Amino acid sequence: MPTVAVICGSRSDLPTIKGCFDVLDSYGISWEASVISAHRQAHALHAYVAEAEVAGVQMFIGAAGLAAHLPGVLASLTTKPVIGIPLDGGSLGGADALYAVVQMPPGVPVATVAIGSAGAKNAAHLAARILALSDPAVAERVTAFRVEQADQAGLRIDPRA
Ligand code: RP5
Repeated sequence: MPTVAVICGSRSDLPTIKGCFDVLDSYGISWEASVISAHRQAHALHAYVAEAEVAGVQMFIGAAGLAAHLPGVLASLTTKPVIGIPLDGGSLGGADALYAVVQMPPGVPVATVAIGSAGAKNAAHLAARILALSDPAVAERVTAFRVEQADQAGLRIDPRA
């Protein structure tokens, strides 16, 4: 079983969350992805989380659109950290999913990232930062990424050149 389990609510979510997989790969973090709908496959979701916990998954990432209960249900089923990605599939532009994912009751936290593909990437960056607390190899890659990102962001324009 991999370190991170990524679950989304529909096959239609996969293109939006591809960046999450790419970023996890860039940190060398093992992951597996499943499509399990909290609404359409509630029992399968319960069974999957129970199996994943026993197998040693350290963190869950849940992604869903519309009335996005998937990340919250994950948080209700595990004591591991859960990161939630609200997706923008519906007529409310993802605000519906954002509210559903972020507004968890006290004691059942979901670390909620931005709507859509930016959030999908940040879910993986956040997972890396959490795992870096206890994994020196991931910590090294997180630091390296920060340095590389800063290098690429800067720009110096020399009018004499
Ligand atoms: C949610 O409903 C899924 O996460 C998806 O974002 C949305 C629409 O699902 P489909 O109708 O495309 O399967 O549960």
